[in-house]
Amino acid sequence: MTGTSKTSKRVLLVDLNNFARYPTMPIGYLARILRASDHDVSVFSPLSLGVQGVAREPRSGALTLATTKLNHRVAVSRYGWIRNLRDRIAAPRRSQLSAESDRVLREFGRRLQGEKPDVVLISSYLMYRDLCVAMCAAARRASVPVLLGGPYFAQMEVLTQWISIPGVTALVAGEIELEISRVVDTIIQGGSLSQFHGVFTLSKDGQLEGSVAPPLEDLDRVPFPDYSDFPWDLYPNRMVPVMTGRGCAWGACTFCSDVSSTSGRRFRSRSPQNVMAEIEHHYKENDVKNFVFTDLKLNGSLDVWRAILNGMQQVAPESKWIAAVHVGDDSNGGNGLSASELRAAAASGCVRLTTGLETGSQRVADLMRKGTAIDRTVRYLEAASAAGISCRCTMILGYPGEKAEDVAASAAFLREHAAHIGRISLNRFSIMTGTVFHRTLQKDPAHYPGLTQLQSNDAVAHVGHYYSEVSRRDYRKAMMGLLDAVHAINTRDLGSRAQDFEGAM
Ligand code: B12
Ligand code: SF4
Repeated sequence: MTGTSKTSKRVLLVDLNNFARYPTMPIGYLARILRASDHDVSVFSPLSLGVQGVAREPRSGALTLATTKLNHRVAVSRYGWIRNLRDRIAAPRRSQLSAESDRVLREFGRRLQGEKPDVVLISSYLMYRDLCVAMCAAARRASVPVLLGGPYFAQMEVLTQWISIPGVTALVAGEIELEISRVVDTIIQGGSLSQFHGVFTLSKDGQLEGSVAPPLEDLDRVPFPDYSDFPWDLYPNRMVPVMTGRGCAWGACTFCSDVSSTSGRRFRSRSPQNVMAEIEHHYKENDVKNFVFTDLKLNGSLDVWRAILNGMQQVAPESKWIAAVHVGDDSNGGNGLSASELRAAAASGCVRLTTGLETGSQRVADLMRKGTAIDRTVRYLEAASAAGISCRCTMILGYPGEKAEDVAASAAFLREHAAHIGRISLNRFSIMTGTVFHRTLQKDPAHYPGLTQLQSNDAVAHVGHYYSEVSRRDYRKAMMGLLDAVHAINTRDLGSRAQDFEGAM
């Protein structure tokens, strides 16, 4: 709490995004903007109690393969009650923040009593709903209004499930950071919030009022995030996230919930100058040499991509960075991923790139509208690894339409190109509310043959399902082969250059 006047309003910002490797971006933005307008801000990060969020991709050990195979069999069981039971058992294990919510809640209560904030702002992933409900109840008992926001409230079904949580004064669905000071002051004064796009309330008779704010256009107007409140000494190393643009320049993959999230709905880029100035700022102010670009596709704006390749070592000497890229086609000026550009990326400090491989079957990639050609991805992997960049690929198993031979093609792909792949993140296909896949399914349930047992849970933006193909003997056999191929890659050493980023992306 710095530089505030006696009359300034006290804002307690709660971070239920809590990721234990680097500070949380939306919290940093909100803190910076509120402080600039003389609000007295304090941040409650559960990590300050030692409580971490989701452990991300720990390195596979010798025993992991057997457990993974068993877990996978149970997760795709034909019996809904088995899948549900597994989910219930797995949920608290996935995140320390869920498992230790009592401790976090007690500390929140102490902060409420001690700091006596005029308003509480909570930023929450949907998975932390129970904790969020308990925090709102505590704030209500203390007569403190709560403004709730998070990365996945831009879908109406989802926000409708959260707005009615007792104690929530208003819910934010949109990138409203430039308005946040006025919104906060209006809440504290008990004024009407209907003037603000992106702020939802419930009227006395329970009617939903408000509208989802359109994507924020001029991103250069947003000041650089303030990460001074985070427990820096509890991170394994000093690393900051930087987002050079919001949304994805490809944006068409049917399964993708990043592009149905609040800030991902349409592609917009910051100017290269603004991005480079932020990198320099963190380098100097926060003494940071490790950067994670959290863009969905860092090569979305080639101007920004090339500015990083050419300028990173000038503004942040000896720094290292990682990012996600989309290996699209090379027409219209290329995708920034030629062999020479990948060498330039490595020279500028890039140690790791992640890309959506998703499948080794071109047919399934096309069903997903992935916009990638597998032979082009191979050339990318070869060139990136030759340049010394560790390549991480995400993959999806069980996409409706996928057959045993497609899974076998994925496994064969991994065996053939293992030398160029550092890590695989293999995810079971899941239907998220608001994705193209979900909207298509709503319009035409027959569009995806073999998909049954649909079970919507809008509060967590998830539709449970069963895909009958996965129970076929030949599919199961191919699936085990794929798990073997993934395991063989994920047990290897990452290589010293990328080591600092192990588990970060
Ligand atoms: C970078 C990123 C990560 C990073 C860092 C996450 C972190 N906690 O900091 C990494 C790679 C580690 C990660 C991991 C995971 N992530 Co993630 N991640 C993202 C990503 C790509 C960008 C997040 C971001 O920083 N956005 C930029 C900021 C500025 O946007 P924003 O968060 O929406 O915030 C804006 C507004 O929403 C609003 N806002 C937000 N909160 C609040 C609060 C208040 C009070 C107000 C007024 C406004 C406000 O203001 C902000 C500025 O406009 C998003 C997708 C996306 N495009 O958002 C997914 C996303 C947030 N992740 C998601 C998930 C599911 C996960 C994982 C659980 C995946 C997994 N199974 O491992 C893990 C869990 C991590 C954890 N909690 O420990 C989901 C969350 C959905 C949900 N259920 O809530 C998303 C939306 C992706 C998706 N569509 O599925 N993630
Ligand atoms: S390229 Fe990635 S971020 Fe973009 S739409 Fe596809 S999955 Fe989503």
